[in-house]
Amino acid sequence: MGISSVNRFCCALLACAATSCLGGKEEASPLPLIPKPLEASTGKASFRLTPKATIQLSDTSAAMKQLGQYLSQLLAPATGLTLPAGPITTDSAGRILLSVNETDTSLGGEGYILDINDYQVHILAQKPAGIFYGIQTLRQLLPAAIEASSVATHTDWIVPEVQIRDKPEYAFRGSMLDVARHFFGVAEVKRYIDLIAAYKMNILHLHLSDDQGWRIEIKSRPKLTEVGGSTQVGGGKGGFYTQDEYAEIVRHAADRFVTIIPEIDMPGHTNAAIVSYPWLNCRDTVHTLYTGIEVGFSTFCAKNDSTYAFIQDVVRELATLTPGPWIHIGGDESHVTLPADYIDFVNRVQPIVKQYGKKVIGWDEIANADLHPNTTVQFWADVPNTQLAVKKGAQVIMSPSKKAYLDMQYDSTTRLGLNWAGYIEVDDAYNWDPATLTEGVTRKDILGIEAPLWTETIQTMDDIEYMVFPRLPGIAEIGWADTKGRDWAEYKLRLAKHGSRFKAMGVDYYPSARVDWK
Ligand code: TNX
Repeated sequence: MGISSVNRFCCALLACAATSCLGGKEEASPLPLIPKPLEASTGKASFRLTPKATIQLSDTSAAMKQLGQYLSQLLAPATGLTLPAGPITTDSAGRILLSVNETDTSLGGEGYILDINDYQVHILAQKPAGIFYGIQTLRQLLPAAIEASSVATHTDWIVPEVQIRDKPEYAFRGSMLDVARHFFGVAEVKRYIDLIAAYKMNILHLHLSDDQGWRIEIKSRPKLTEVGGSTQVGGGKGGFYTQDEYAEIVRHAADRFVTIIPEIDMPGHTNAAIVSYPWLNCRDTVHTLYTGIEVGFSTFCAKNDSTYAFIQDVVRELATLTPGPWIHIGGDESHVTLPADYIDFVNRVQPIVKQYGKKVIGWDEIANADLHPNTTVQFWADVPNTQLAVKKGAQVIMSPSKKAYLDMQYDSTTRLGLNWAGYIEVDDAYNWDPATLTEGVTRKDILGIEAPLWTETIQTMDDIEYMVFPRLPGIAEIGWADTKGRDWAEYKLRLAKHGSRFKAMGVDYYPSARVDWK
């Protein structure tokens, strides 16, 4: 299908959504897919998943076997079926066929084709990642009850006839979870990964250290977790990931094509590290654990070589745990670091990260340092910093706090969250375009988007879900979908249908009045 037919398809859907179509007999509505696929057309037939269905794999590489198992396990709880996944057989009717074709590069490493007719479901991609995203689309075409954690009764597992060609706009589509202000355990982080991957996000940035806590075991510096990991905001017991636990998170993420980006925030936001090793601060006096929510009062000593020997140890161990290309060095709100010291510090930390084979990401303040060619700058608040980063040739990740901060309250009645960047309702989080938001920052400068969840006020998984849903699917769509096809009036119809999915998933979402939930 060419682009013009896509446009026709989109317009037809819009027109149908507004009125009643199909000869006035049936109320048509857009395919309830988030993010919206690049091209889609529908037919009149449908595919029924029956107990005889199989999952067939075009090759039995480890990656494809893992995808077959993943799909089988995804469908099992609600359907009660355990579909076998294995090589292609002649018994092809009613199957779900997953096939990779390395030579077809037209949809890139994350794109896929999903072809559903009354005979079979076929997901085709150049790479396993594309198959994974095709599976997420198939999942959203099934009845919402597919998300139930136990066998759903009276449900016909039917999907409509569709032909979808899809690929992402941005390579980097992420969320950040702050596990430093309040600690969240392995099971909670895994659930978070599952939720963001369902909306085709591929990055989880973990904010692993801050004034209130240090959350990752560093074997050469054990006090970081013994002391620095022992509390959190409000004075709870805090916690940390052992390196084995962290590796388990990284593996869980990799199986869902999510890259983990570990952040060690420095030179500011470092009280927990400084209490563990007081010489990290220039004033080697007594420091105490901090359980409040102020920012900007702590700093590493940028002048001492011992500070960089420490960072060397941390980065070396972290790099070993990190298959992805990036380590995030923070760099925000270092209000008590002298500006010249701050620049020296960032200049000295970048080569350490490079030495261990990783690339640096830092919050927009790091634009004031001499940026290495591979350093990426994360826009959160300061436009001039971000413009400076672009002038220096850096790629940018867009996390505008006024749009993409998931810890901002929806409105003045929200029981959780902060509001320093404003209130962000579900339409505000959706209605922005990374490529036109900031003067001087254009499409070519942007690696992608990220929606951070800071957790000063967030204590439980339910709290996380309430702030993240329903805003995150919209931000995921900004990262994935073609900007030209995005429109709130149409999007909100699709989002409305996800309310029942959130419920089936047990996601405690905020039922915004701006959406007519189905
Ligand atoms: C600013 S965003 C911060 C965080 C806070 C957040 C609260 C950024 C780089 N720094 O330290 O948690 O505001 O919204």
